[in-house]
Amino acid sequence: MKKNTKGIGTTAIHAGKMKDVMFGSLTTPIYQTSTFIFDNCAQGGARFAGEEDGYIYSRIGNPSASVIEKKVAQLEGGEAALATASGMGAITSLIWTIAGAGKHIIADSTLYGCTYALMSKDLPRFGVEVDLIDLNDLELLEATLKENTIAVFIETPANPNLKITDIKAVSDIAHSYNKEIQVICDNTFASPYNQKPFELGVDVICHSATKYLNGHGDLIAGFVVGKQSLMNEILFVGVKNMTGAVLPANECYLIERGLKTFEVRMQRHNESAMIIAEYLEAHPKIEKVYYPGLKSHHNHEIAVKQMSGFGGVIAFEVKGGRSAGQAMLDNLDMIGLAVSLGSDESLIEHPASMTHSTYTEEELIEVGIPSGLIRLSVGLENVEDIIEDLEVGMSHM
Ligand code: LCS
Repeated sequence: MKKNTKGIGTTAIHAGKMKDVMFGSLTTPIYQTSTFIFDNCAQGGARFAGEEDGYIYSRIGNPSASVIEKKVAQLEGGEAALATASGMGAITSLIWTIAGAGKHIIADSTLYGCTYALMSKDLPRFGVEVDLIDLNDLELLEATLKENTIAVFIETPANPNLKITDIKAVSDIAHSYNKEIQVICDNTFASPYNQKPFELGVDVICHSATKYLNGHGDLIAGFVVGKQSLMNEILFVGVKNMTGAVLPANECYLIERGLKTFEVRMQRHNESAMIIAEYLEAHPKIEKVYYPGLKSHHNHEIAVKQMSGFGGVIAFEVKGGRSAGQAMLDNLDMIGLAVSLGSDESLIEHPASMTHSTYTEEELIEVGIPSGLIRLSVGLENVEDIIEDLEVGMSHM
């Protein structure tokens, strides 16, 4: 593949664009079709045999998906990408393709709640061995790697407490043990605007495109990015036979549209979140702020080394704990009390009872998710209005 030398904004707008030879449409038409007509049997047979390029059936490819797959592959600096029906669709299609009974996966113990449930409960039901460990403990990682380890899964910054893991250190250790191990990074929180995991040694990137890649809170989608050969395998095994997690054409169109403003949105998310993190840290009613851009963050130096910006999600604890925090959340005017993140609208939630209720109370404490933790996704509103709303909420504590 030719190296992409264009900037992020240009890539998000122009990469993968298809020329509409029929009418010259500026935007990509929405290919709302389940299947594709063959000229004759020989052509249909050749497409199924992989001897001729062209579309067959929308579960195994659609032009609306191809355009955004090329864009996201180029944004991440990967060979190819696969669009999926959700972030969980991306993770499960990938894992089901490479895992099997008797295989071993290592993942960090701080993960998005459903990824945690997949790793801790659901994969083991099918004979996949999973060790959930603190990947900041590199000696523990070395000690946990074994002959049947096929993947190491990192989520950084992690949901919901913005835990940072050293991507390069983890990749180097895993690959020096066995270069066949797939180091996987969930890059949802950082987005390719702020973090380029391939440059730090990972093999596969996954995304919940529900978040920053789409950016408008109006759909559910995911991506896997990596080597073309692996993407083919995930398409023909994970997606085609196992999850069927296909992204519909309308969603593809909305993501293409959302990506046009990817760079300017991310600039604003980064800037506003930094201002709000500093404001919260200085606030007398706030106990602790978790944001990788703050010097007080447990792994600020690693964040500075591997990220070019720190994203739009902040976690914090208020003085007075869980009940005070819930009083604040119940009394906001503008910020939406909702799960999800990375959209134009600011959203706030309580991980222990919502996104991370898949963890037991003991597990939450063990992995550093306090019961009073609040997660704020800073949107694109004017920063002073977001702060004013936080003040309104805090006045009820
Ligand atoms: N990975 C991360 C880091 C996530 O935050 C999420 C969803 C997923 C994967 C799964 O993506 P989905 O299937 O929802 O597109 N995170 C959510 C959250 O924090 N609130 O609601 C969903």
